[in-house]
Amino acid sequence: MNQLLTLLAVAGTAYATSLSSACTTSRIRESLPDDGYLLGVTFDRDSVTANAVYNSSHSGEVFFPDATINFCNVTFSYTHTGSGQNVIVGYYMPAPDDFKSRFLATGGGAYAIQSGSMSAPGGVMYGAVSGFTDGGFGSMDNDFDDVFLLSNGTINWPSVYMFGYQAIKEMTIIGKQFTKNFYDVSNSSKIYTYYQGCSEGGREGWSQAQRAGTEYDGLIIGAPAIRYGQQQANHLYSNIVEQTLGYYPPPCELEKIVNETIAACDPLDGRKDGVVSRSDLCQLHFNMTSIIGKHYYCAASTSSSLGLGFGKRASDTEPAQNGTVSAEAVAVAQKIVDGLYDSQGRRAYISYQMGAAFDDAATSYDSATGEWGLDIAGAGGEWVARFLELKDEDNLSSLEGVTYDTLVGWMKQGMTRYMDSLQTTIPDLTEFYENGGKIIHFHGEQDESIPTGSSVHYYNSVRQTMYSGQSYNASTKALQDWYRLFLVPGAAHCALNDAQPNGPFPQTNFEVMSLWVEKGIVPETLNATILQGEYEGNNEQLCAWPLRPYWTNNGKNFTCQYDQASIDTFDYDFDAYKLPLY
Ligand SMILES: *[C@@H]1O[C@H](CO)[C@@H](O)[C@H](O)[C@H]1NC(C)=O
Ligand SMILES: *[C@@H]1O[C@H](CO)[C@@H](O)[C@H](O)[C@H]1NC(C)=O
Ligand SMILES: *[C@@H]1O[C@H](CO)[C@@H](O)[C@H](O)[C@H]1NC(C)=O
Ligand SMILES: *[C@@H]1O[C@H](CO)[C@@H](O)[C@H](O)[C@H]1NC(C)=O
Ligand SMILES: *[C@@H]1O[C@H](CO)[C@@H](O)[C@H](O)[C@H]1NC(C)=O
Ligand SMILES: *[C@@H]1O[C@H](CO)[C@@H](O)[C@H](O)[C@H]1NC(C)=O
Ligand SMILES: *[C@@H]1O[C@H](CO)[C@@H](O)[C@H](O)[C@H]1NC(C)=O
Ligand SMILES: *[C@@H]1O[C@H](CO)[C@@H](O)[C@H](O)[C@H]1NC(C)=O
Ligand SMILES: *[C@@H]1O[C@H](CO)[C@@H](O)[C@H](O)[C@H]1NC(C)=O
Ligand SMILES: *[C@@H]1O[C@H](CO)[C@@H](O)[C@H](O)[C@H]1NC(C)=O
Ligand SMILES: *[C@@H]1O[C@H](CO)[C@@H](O)[C@H](O)[C@H]1NC(C)=O
Ligand SMILES: [Ca+2]
Repeated sequence: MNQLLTLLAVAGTAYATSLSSACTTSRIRESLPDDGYLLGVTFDRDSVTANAVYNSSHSGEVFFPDATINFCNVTFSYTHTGSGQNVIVGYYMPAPDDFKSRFLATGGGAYAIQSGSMSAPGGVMYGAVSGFTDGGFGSMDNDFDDVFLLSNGTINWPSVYMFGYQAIKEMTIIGKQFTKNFYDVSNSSKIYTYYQGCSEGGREGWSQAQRAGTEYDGLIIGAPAIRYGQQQANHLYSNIVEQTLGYYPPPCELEKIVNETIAACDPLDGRKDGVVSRSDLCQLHFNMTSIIGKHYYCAASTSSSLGLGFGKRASDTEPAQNGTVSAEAVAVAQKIVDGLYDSQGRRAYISYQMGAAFDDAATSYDSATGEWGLDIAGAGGEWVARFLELKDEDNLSSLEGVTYDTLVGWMKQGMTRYMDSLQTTIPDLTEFYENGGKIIHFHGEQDESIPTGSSVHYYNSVRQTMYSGQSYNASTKALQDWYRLFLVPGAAHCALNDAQPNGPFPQTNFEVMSLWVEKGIVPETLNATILQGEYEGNNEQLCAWPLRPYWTNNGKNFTCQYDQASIDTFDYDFDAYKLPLY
């Protein structure tokens, strides 16, 4: 900032530092990089929009603390030479006096590549320019799945690569130079560059680590939708279990199984707080067959499933459900938790941790027959119909004839077709590491949409690839210098978990990351806060994987312990594939 003031004084330029005088279309236009700054990119200088936004208040968010911010809201577009693709980018620019030489790239969720107004404030409040992109999908209101097919059977490949990794990378490269120009800082001065996103936004974060390693100093990656070919099809696994076992549990019965699992496994972590902080101990020590025969009751309701993004269903009316938990329901629950194996008993994928909600297994009620039946999970249905079968449809109409082997086939097909675009599991992060980059990767331990173990498995893939030949402890220690994974006790998919309200959430990740990158303060544990319930506001620390949280002294003393048996429950041999599954 001093540099800027000096420059202003010396040059006597007309650039005042107040937000209102800086936030003009003419200054934005002058601040755009030159055409060709990024090879093949031409800016549409007439497309620039800019408006100053004051006293924009944000509260109740899980990815950043409450704040009231001012910023210049900028959008402009550019084209890729030789293609008709028009890409719109958006940047929230802090007032010049508030700018702290930081840039934050943000991403989206489900098939959205951006969640601009929801994510961007999380950078502005820390003096960062926050950027987002429409991916070239036509407008900020369009998602990837809206443009993925040019027609039935024909893939719009440029949109796949834009969604896969290219659009965010371009938005960051353009945004950094634009930021320097806008604040009039020299080309040689450092702009600390970050990325933050969860779910699809988490996948986008990994896409940058894997393919834009020199652009970023710090990546904050939540519950990433990586291993895309497996992850998307996996949303159908619960339905296929129900169909194969011939039992469609009423939602209340599954909810009872979840509640009983939480009640039984809560104390295994040494602290009775309604939070299953050790789903691994739950898996090792709790047998769901003990729930058989327990009574459940749910009043008639109009329900809509919780959670962000994938798997969301339209609201439904449900009749009152009154019964006892059946052996069939527990068998369905256990098979879901076990994860997908092919008919030869080889593991093809993994599932949610015990205690997580069974969203993908939701059934629907047929009031004519009075029976519960198949309700195809939308995220999986759309994936197969649109992205594998290439039909302009939002869902599959049936699962007739679909077996575990069919699902494995879909996983292989998706992985192969999108290996170099959406799969996002390249485990060699050398470029990022050598550039000095840092990664905070977190995942709700009770995620009901993207298996927690998916993150653990990728962490291990990176560890083994980057430090091959080193022992488990040596490679873990080396990796933790720059890449740390934290499982969030009780947390759902990129969200709080109403069934475990006393669980913490790492809300201050940007602060923690900027301290790591800019001041070298290593997050030995990850700062988190209980954001609802009776302990709201309490601070908690999260253990860095592979250490696991454990409380002694009647729940009073917190430790991060090394527990081999627990670590082993997160170790998977995906022997249904001949290639390694990273
Ligand atoms: C923003 O809020 C501050 C403090 O409440 C107030 O003084 C100021 O006038 C507000 N600015 C605008 C543009 O509303
Ligand atoms: C930012 O600008 C865009 C484009 O003009 C507009 O659609 C959006 O509503 C603006 N956002 C805010 C917060 O002013
Ligand atoms: C694409 O296929 C769907 C059925 O899968 C059909 O409803 C739709 O009309 C087709 N669209 C075109 C443009 O042919
Ligand atoms: C800064 O870098 C950009 C892009 O390389 C270049 O166009 C511009 O002239 C440079 N500015 C200065 C002051 O050197
Ligand atoms: C499960 O527990 C929640 C409280 O977390 C409660 O509201 C709900 O009624 C319980 N469901 C069943 C089926 O017992
Ligand atoms: C749970 O107990 C049942 C009945 O004793 C047994 O058949 C089953 O294998 C056990 N399941 C697990 C996961 O240990
Ligand atoms: C649930 O069913 C049991 C046994 O049929 C019955 O005793 C009880 O009254 C029912 N509860 C409600 C709330 O309908
Ligand atoms: C997808 O279609 C199936 C079969 O018609 C239906 O059961 C399911 O509710 C649909 N899912 C969504 C999200 O529309
Ligand atoms: C690895 O480190 C943990 C925690 O420090 C320790 O308990 C364990 O014995 C070590 N394992 C080996 C093989 O050295
Ligand atoms: C840690 O979280 C607490 C709230 O739980 C917050 O007050 C504090 O500023 C955070 N520390 C850092 C370094 O982000
Ligand atoms: C618990 O922590 C307190 C404070 O650090 C310490 O004095 C006490 O010895 C610990 N108790 C146990 C049982 O570890
Ligand atoms: Ca607990």
